[in-house]
Amino acid sequence: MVNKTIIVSNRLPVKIVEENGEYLLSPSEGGLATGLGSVYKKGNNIWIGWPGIEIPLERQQEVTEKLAALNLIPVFLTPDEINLYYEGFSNEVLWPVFHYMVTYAHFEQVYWDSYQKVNGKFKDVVTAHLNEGDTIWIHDYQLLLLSERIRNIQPHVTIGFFQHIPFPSYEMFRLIPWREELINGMFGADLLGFHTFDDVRHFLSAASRISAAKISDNVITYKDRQLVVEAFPMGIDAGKFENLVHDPVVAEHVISLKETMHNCKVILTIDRLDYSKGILQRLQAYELLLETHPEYADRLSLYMIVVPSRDTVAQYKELKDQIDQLVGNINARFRTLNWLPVHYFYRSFPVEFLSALYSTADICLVTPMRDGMNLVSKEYVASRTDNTGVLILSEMAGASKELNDALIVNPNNIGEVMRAIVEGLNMSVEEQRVRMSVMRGIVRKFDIYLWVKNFMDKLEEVKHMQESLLTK
Ligand code: GDG
Repeated sequence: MVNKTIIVSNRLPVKIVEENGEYLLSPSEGGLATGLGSVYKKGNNIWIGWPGIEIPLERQQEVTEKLAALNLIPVFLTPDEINLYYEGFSNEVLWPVFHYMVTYAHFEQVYWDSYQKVNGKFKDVVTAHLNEGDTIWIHDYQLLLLSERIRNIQPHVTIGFFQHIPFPSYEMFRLIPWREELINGMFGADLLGFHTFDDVRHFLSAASRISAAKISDNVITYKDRQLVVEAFPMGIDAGKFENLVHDPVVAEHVISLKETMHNCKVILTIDRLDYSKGILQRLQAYELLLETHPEYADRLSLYMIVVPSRDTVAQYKELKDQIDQLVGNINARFRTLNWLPVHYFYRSFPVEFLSALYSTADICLVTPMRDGMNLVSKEYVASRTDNTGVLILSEMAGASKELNDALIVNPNNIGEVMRAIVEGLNMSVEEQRVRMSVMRGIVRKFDIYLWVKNFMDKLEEVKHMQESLLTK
């Protein structure tokens, strides 16, 4: 039997929708799905996760078979589990605390109970598919307890864990009532990966204060076993975004976008609906620009895509209403018969259309309040094959550690964001080329394939280190 890699994440990299009683599969839009999509299909690897909707018991077999053809293994969740483990603990405890928005957090015991139970459910499915010699790669904050659960049954198994969102400072993390159990759960892995060195630092600091583990540099000794914590800044499939620019479908979209936008400069923003993405603050900066620089009226438009996400959670619904209102106000206040200041879409688009937007936009405005990495900023850079364009990037996004040649801003400073837009609009083509070519070099070199390789190589190295320590 050839060894395989088992990828595990909360969501499978497909969405299942029901149409006329039939279940149809379509690709997911999340950063993780986009990033690992082109990797897991290799060899006999499998991906285990929740299909994204409730599937009634009598139809689970049918769905399992459809997914099996794609090397995907479902973990079915009940409505209660979706509500308590996913919307509750994952999105109303971990997400807000890890993004420094603790006022959005609800520390409910029932959420925690369900989180533990569902991590156990994932453990059952993983161990049912696990053979000796397999490698498990667990992803993200919904499954912080899974490594330990699996290790309790299979003490020698190889487990990597990667967290896609920030790890907060100890002062934030300590607020969670179940902080110790969460840290111990993560200790079940052999290698813990984060996007940035700051996340690593925060994790090690929390681990040293909360647990009884011994920590030396980035090596943790816990229950006589050693694990390593390291930064692996995630990349994108840069080649794919470069090639898309030459796709005839993309070229057609570019032509029609240019017609629609007349002679306006285009500022592009693309995010999932989320309060961590700074969408409202960004709109405020744009409004301030229109207010204080009337000379730009008719000459520039904000093209804003907000992808629907978690809109059953109350805070997200509220955010959507606030965005709708602010966009409405800006357009009502500044629009003319022939000019719309904000082109706003609450939907997702095919990747060819995103590529056309990346190629057309004079500025890409990426201003999250907190973001583990932010792949949109890297996709914009990769799509700028002529090296023009300006990236404005929040210093709170992991990507800002690599893309130093962007105009880096503090997203809370509305005036600073506004001034960066003005600077971007007036930047000479020569300066754009210098900055963009450096960033393109980085995005191209440190792509998703190198990211996977670096993580897997390190995991193997950690296993060797553990074995050599055992034989000493
Ligand atoms: C999490 C972390 C971290 C967006 N709209 C459409 C669409 N997208 C794709 C983008 C991009 C992805 O979704 C979004 O990735 P981000 O990284 O920007 O954000 P999250 O979804 O919050 O991802 C984040 C990431 O995990 C990876 O570790 O960077 O910090 O929060 O790839 O292109 N794709 C399509 N249509 C759309 O309308 N097809």
